[in-house]
Formats: sequence, structure tokens, C-alpha cells
Amino acid sequence: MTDKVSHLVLSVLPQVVSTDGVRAMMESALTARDRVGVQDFVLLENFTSEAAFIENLRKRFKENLIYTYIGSVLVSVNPYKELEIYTKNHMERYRGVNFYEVSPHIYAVADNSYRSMRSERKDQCILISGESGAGKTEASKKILQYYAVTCPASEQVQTVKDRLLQSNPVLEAFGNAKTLRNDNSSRFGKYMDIQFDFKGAPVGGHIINYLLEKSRVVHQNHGERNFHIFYQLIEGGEEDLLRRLGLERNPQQYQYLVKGNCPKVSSINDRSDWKVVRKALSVIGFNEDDVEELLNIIASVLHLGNVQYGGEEGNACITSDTQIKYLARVSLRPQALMSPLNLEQASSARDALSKAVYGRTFTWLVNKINTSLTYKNFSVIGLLDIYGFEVFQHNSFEQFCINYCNEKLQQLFIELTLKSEQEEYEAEGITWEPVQYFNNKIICDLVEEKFKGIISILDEECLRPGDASDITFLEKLEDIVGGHPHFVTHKLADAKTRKVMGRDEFRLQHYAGEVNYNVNGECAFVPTVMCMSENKILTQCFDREELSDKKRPDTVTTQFKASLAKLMEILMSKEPSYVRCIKPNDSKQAGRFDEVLIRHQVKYLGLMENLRVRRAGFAYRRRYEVFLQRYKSLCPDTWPNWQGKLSEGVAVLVKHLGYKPEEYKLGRSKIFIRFPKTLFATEDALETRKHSLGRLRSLQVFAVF
Ligand code: AOV
Ligand code: MG
Repeated sequence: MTDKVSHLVLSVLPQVVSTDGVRAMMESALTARDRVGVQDFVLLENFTSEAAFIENLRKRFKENLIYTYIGSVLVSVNPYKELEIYTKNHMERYRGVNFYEVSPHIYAVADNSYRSMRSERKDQCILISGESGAGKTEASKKILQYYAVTCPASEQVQTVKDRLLQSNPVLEAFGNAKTLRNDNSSRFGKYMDIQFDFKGAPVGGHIINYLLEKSRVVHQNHGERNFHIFYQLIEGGEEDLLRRLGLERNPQQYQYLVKGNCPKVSSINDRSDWKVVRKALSVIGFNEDDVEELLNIIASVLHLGNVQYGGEEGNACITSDTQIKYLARVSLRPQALMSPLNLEQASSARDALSKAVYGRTFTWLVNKINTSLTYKNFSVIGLLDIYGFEVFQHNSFEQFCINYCNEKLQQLFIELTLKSEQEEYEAEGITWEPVQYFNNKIICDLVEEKFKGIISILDEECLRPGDASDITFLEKLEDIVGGHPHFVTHKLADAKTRKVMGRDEFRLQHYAGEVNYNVNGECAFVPTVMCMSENKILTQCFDREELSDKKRPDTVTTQFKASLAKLMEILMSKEPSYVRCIKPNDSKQAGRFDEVLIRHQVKYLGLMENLRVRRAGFAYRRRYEVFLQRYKSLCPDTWPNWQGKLSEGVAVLVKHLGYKPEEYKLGRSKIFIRFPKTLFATEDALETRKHSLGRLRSLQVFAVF
């Protein structure tokens, strides 16, 4: 049985008058439903039950059916194994086909956005969310591949497609790393616009990157690694190259690579990844010189990490000569770090320099990719793949930003689905049962509100000359947001919480869980020496104007807040689709369905509320003209054309179709249908009519003979 038929039969079951054939079909469909669950949660009989929801996910997961819908939202469970569902044949199956006609898939979402962009001429965006390791980056790559394969291409378009695709391995090499949660964890946020011309061919693109986790360059937690590129270069780099860069083929030699005690990862082959990245760099348009300069910087960061300081108390001076030789080649001038600093200050200045160099090189890389992708003002589909919500033993400033970013995305989801859905009923004058949901705006405000949010307080402390410290920052937080229900510090906590909190931490109760953040300071360091570098990339990364007093930069947090606000604006201006990714277990294992972990994600992703809003109100809605156009042939009064008011035509049509009053409502511009089965029965009727017309036509042909 095709997916479509099974879907239709499943949904119209109670109304089907059985003949033997239909009964057989029904029975096999029922058994199939028992085994594989429903492919749209809206069809769940017991839709308010979380247990039924989880059970449906579990059934499907066991059958390798990792995708399920809630209306048009795609829920995806990471299978942690390669599935045979991403072939060219699969892509073809989804091309130009309506959502409910085929089984749920990431390609259906990609195709739907593509068709909407073309038919409605409205920019689209696909928002992929879920916690670290849930499958966001993989999903975004699948979408990109789908467009690369299915969209029309000329020779010039092929170059753009290649560059779009090849930007992935490059950015992953420099921006992803192994963490405890994910062997290939994105340590930066990425928003990519894919641009299409009037023929629907991808002709350009643009990437915006969000706050890279730079602290990883100089420090990694136990069991984690630095960014992939360091290991790729050391493991895969040609002998000649390593000699020129003064590198040894052993990651253990480098202070910046030993902190996590994890040089090798079983799921990663650094040597073959190196080849992929080298090739990708050429596709993107890097010539040999660019590559050499880029790798010089990567090597210099490793050398910088090995710079040792010695000297009597008071002033630190460098004791490691070999590093100086290689660093001087890119004019990192470590001598400048010898000024009147003590040992600790000197090391932290060195680390700040490494982070700044790496961070800016990453941004330069993104810009370079952008110049290789032309960008004109055509229709776009935006893909958002950010770092997922994460909690570690030790959470610093960067986790704060990552989780704040997830909080903002959740807010957007609420605004655009739950809230707007309910507002639509109001606008259309439809009566409905309001659904309660947790609105995380209260947490977003706690973080970002002007003057009294955490970021404002942090800014004030950072920019205040004199005695500002981590502790004064904590005290100020206690003063201003101490009474907030989602905030607590060691001092304010109850006895139980206090046991799991440090004195230098504050805790936020995020929508997705509690996180303790350590306030140990970030020192702002504008590296004067870098402006004098002779390395072509570095001279572009460090602007001399930065040295002037006039240009006092915003703090990193304020910049991040502003860039997120801009992102929200970009996303709000587009038609969104959602992919909600779920991580099935914490051990990265195929086939393991950890119910507790999954229930937690279902809860905080707001999936039950999402479903309830879809169901408590009306599962489907169509604009009058669309509905009438599609089904007018099913009623003699509306066929071939309805001359009167659209709403009246629809009323006549559904009456003829036998819709019961409780099954639908007519709004100002749309018909709202409560149960999916009603719509499917109508679809079925349409299908039957097409078949009988077909048969009639063949009978006529037959009659001619
Ligand atoms: P993330 O992007 O959501 O985490 P990834 O997309 O990197 O997570 O997925 C983590 C790993 O899960 C991948 O490296 C694959 O091994 C596996 N995986 C995910 N999706 C699939 C799939 N559809 N088929 C097969 N394997 C999959 V993070 O970037 O850490 O927030 O920050
Ligand atoms: Mg990722």
C-alpha cells in the first residue's frame, strides 16, 4: 500500500463502508498503525496524553521511522546510524508533492518551503532546534543536499551549489569540536540564506555566524577536544607543510590540545577529514597562498600555546625560544607580552591573544566564503542551525550565550506557532478552547531587558573603571534580579540548591532546565600587536582603527544580544517551517530510546502544547479560494465555477459533502476543519472522482473502438 493510501485509509476508517477489498486494506492499515504508530500526532486518538505521544515516537523509532509531524512541524529523532532514506530516489519521491501525500521526511519540509517560496513569492526560513547532539546540523545538511540535487542547474549554478555544499566541511573544521554531548558539536551559530532565481535555481548564498566558543582554543574540559582543524592539520598535513609550519605530528606536544586528554575520537578520522577540507577550500576559491597563510595562523596559535613564561616574581619573560622563531614569522610579536605582567597575567594575555586571533580568523573565513557566493536580491530560503541547549559541570559565559540563544528561538517558536495560532482564531472570529502554555518570555527578559537584565548589569560592571570584579557583579545581580523566580545565587538559594552551587555561580532556570553559570571573568584584550602583523589574513582581521580611543567597542555580550535581535528580525520577516530535533539517549547509541530523556525534551520543546493547540482548535485550515478551487468538482452547485461569495460557495460545498456542524467552522477568510479525517475523506472523494473520470475516459476510448 502506498504511503498516501495508508494515510488516507487510516484517517477515514470510521466512515468507510466496507467491501471485502476495503476491509482487507483497513485491516492491514490497522496492523500497520499498531506497529508503526501514526505519522502525524494530530491523528493520535489520545492526543492529550504524553504517554501516548512518547509511545508513538517509540514505535516509530523502533521501525527506523525517525520523522513524525505535528501538523506541519517536523519532529525528528536522531537514529545514531545511517539510514537508507536519503538517496536520490527518496529525493525524487518528495519533489513537488504535498505534505500529507507522502510519509514524513526532512525532504518534505525542504520541498514545501521551496514550493511556497516559488508559488507565494515569499521568503522562507527553516528553523531547526533541539539540544546538543539532537541532529540539527545533520538536518540542515540534508536540506542543502536536497536543494543541490533537485533544483535546476546550469554550469554557473553548479559552481554555486558546490560552494554552498563545500562551505560545510570548512566551517565544521574550524567551528566544530568534540564535546561530551556530541562528537561533532557546532561551537558557533549559523544562519545561511540560499538564494534562488526566478527559475528556482540556487544562484547564491550568504552566511551569518554567531559567537564562536573561543575559550575552547585555549582550554577544553576533560573528554573534549579543541576545534577539529588542529587535529586534522597535525594528523593529515603533508610532511613538507608541517616542516614549514614547524609542527610535529603529535597533538600531545601542544598545550592547547592536551587539556581534555582526548586526542583521538573513534567516530572521527582526522586524516581523511583533512583531505576533504583541503579540497573544499579549493572549491570555495582559496588559492595556495591563502591556504598557506590560513594554516600559518592555525600553527601559530599552537606555538603560542607552548610559549612558556619564567622569570623572577614581578615581571614575566618568555623562556621558550623555538616558539618565538615561528611566531615571529606571522609577526605575532610575543615580546610585546613581556611587558610588566606577572606570570599569571602573562599567560592569560597570551591566551586572550590566541582566542582573538582564532576568533577573528574564523569570521574572516566566513566572509571569504560569502564573497565566493554571489548574493543578489532574489528569493531566499534561510536555514538556521545553531548550537543546541547544553549543560556541563562547569558552564561559563559561552554556555550562557548559547542557552540564551536557544531561549530566544523557543520564544520565536511560541510567538509564531502557539500564540499566532490562537490569535488567528480570534482574528477569524472562531470560538475555541484556549490552551495554556509556558511562555519563556519571562526568562528572555531576565537576560536581556534594558537596565535591569543580566546583560545590562554585566555591561555596566565590565565598563566600570576601578574595582569591578566577579564578586561585585554577583552582588549587583543579587540586588537587581535577586527576587526573580528564574534566578538564584548561592546566597539566595535554599539549603538543597546551595549544595550544588559554587559561591561564584548564579543559576538560571531555563525553559529547558537549570544551569549554573560561573562568573569567572573574561578579560577584554585588544591586541595592539596584531595590527602590525604582516600576515595578509591577520591584517584584515585586526583593524588599526581599533587602537584609537574613539572607537570603544561594545562588550561581547551586547554585540551578541544585538546580533540575536537582528536574527529574530530576519526570521520574523520570513515564512517559517520548524524541525524539532530530539536526542534519543546520552550515549550516542543507535536503537536506544531513553524514555526519561525524551520525555524531558518533549516537555521543554513544548510539543504537547503544540499538539494541543493544533487539535483543541482545528487541525486544518484553508483559505476559501484554495479550498473551493481544490474541491469544487465534488459538488454540482460549485462546479465548474461558483459565481457568488466565496464563503457561501464553501458553505454549499461542505453541506453537499455531508460535513457535520461540529466538524468545521467558517471564519472570515478561511474554513477551519476540526479533524484531519474530515479533510482526508474529502481528499479521498476527490481521488475517487479522478479515478472514475479516468475510467470514464477509458470507457469512451474503448467505445470508439
Ligand atoms: P546537533 O547539531 O544537534 O548538535 P548533529 O547534527 O551534529 O547534532 O548530530 C550529532 C550526530 O548524530 C551526528 O554526528 C551523527 O552521527 C548523528 N546523526 C544526527 N542526525 C542523523 C541522521 N539523520 N542520520 C544518521 N545519523 C545522524 V550541537 O551542534 O552539539 O547542538 O551543538
Ligand atoms: Mg550542530
